[in-house]
Amino acid sequence: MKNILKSSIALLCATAFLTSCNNTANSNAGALSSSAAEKVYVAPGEHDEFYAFISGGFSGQLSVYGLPSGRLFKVIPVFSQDAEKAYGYNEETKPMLNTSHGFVPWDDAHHPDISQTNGVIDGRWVFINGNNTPRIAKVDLSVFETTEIIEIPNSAGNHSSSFVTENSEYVVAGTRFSVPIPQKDMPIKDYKGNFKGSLTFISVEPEHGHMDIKFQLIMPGFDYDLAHPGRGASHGWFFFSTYNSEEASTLMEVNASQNDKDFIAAVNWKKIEEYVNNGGGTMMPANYAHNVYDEATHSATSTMKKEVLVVNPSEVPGAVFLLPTPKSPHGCDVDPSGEYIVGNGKLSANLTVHSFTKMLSAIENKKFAGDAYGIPIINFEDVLAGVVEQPGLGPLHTEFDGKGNAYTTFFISSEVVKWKLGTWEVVDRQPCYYSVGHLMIPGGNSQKPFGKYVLAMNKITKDRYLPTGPEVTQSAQLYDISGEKMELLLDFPTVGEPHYAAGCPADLIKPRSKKIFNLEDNMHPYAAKSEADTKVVRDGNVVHVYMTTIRSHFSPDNIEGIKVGDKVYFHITNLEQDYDVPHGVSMIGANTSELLIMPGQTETFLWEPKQVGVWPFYCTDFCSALHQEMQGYVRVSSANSNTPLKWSLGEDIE
Ligand code: RUQ
Ligand code: CUA
Repeated sequence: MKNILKSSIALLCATAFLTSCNNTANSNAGALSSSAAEKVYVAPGEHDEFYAFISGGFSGQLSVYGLPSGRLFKVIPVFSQDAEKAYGYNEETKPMLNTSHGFVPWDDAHHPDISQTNGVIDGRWVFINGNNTPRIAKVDLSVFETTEIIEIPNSAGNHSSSFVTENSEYVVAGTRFSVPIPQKDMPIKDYKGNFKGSLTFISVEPEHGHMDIKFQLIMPGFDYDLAHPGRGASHGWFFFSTYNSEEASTLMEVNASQNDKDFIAAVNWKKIEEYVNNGGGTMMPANYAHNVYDEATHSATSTMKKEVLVVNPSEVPGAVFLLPTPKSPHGCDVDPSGEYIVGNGKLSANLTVHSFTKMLSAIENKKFAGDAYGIPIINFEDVLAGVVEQPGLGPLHTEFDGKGNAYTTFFISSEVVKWKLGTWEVVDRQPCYYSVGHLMIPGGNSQKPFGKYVLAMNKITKDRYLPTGPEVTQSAQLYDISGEKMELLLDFPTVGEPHYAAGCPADLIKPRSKKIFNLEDNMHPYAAKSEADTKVVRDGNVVHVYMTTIRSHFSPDNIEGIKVGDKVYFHITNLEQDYDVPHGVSMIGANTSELLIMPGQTETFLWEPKQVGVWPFYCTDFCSALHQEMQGYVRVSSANSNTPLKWSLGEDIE
């Protein structure tokens, strides 16, 4: 047994890729048929049919692609500073990256999920998790910007996140690493029984999407890996895969692989919601940041929250159950009907599918195999819907096409396998190049997947692209799944390491996409809404420059009377009211990025001049024929000089 275990672990850990021995249909691996090329060809000037929001992994960003073309449109900064857009560099967005650990300008982003209404994606927001310093972000799809980030207390390695329920009632955030709750100084060897895992339910206010932690469920000290919500009949439930039910803390590759089965935790969140709405749960001291960007002031604020409502499963009998699932399951995926819960056991030869209906009757009959820390464990046989026999090696994730088929990725055998729900038979398999992780069907996490394409995201590409030194790109591969057999259409490189992705019909998002910010609505405290309002104001050694941009000049463009040691805040308002006319600004020696200011917006950067002289600034975005003329000067005098403060445009300073 141990040897089998060891060899399967070795297999899992091997970075070597295999081209599956089952792979007979390899004829399209080299040259794609011309019909495949036609299927991904989006003529110049034409639009793609779908948006794909692909996680940027350790880049901490979310990238926006078109499908089927695979064209990259935008990288949306989320958890990481981005000099291109000044996110996390300008004064307005720095608070977005505030946490209880201070300013954290990076994270590891994994699983985007689109908001839903009545079980169908609605294209309003994308949520995405930061793994490392646990956070959930919300991206507003009218502006394609991160507008809210909430830190998750009592969590570590926020991985089973950020999945939304059918009406976006909740976004969940499950902890990957169990930790002492509350955190304290204690021996690591005392992990077992003392460390706990939190599952956090973040409510989403229906109109504006404002997030708030509703409650945290304090669970046994397992590792909570992935999750998906119930839907249809199982709406009101949430399912989380776990590994390390051994509660080991060292040499995890062996010690967390001892048990024949780990669990999928089934959580009746409706029941717990009712419990907390009736005053249940305990307020626990906590410290976490809640950062909100306000479109009216074009500025973010960060608030430190001081308590969180925690619930122990034993307080709410009948709310939490454990479904035994072989062996160290990774993905935990629910089919569009809500009946089937697929556990992708990384070390298991077979794919395990649980039945929601069977789970309910086992619960009703109180037939349990035992319990873990008071949480009832349902008999494996009593909850099992079926098994997909030997579909491949190292299953990770499953998506659904809404036509009764499921698609599972296999990391070790490097393939996507299509199988039928209910009969559990494998109907097709296609190789991935190579070592596929997640896959995505637009609308895949909903009642209505758009079963036209599946996108597989690969960890390793080796020989697939031109070499770029020791690090080569990760990639995505697009398959047509409209027929019985999958057809590989395209592969394209991705930003960072993609994990999950979320896809959405373009028509859901396009009509709502904002073109400009109205200048009249600009409530930024330092906005200058016309050139007449521009000025320079000194307050001790702090100087505020109220500046404007319009094609093709800054106002003012000459400033004198700045001194070495001053803190100069440049507040720039872009007066343009035309689509797609941002201006940029950059100042020599500024210890921050340029700004890129959208029409009607105000942004601020700080400059602390260290040397006397006359220093230029300029527009960084090629905005007009006279973009190169869009420049200005600041005269910096010594700290004790008497140079008067003056500013001007179009005249010489006297
Ligand atoms: S996890 S494959 Cu977050 Cu599977 Cu990426
Ligand atoms: Cu404004 Cu270039």
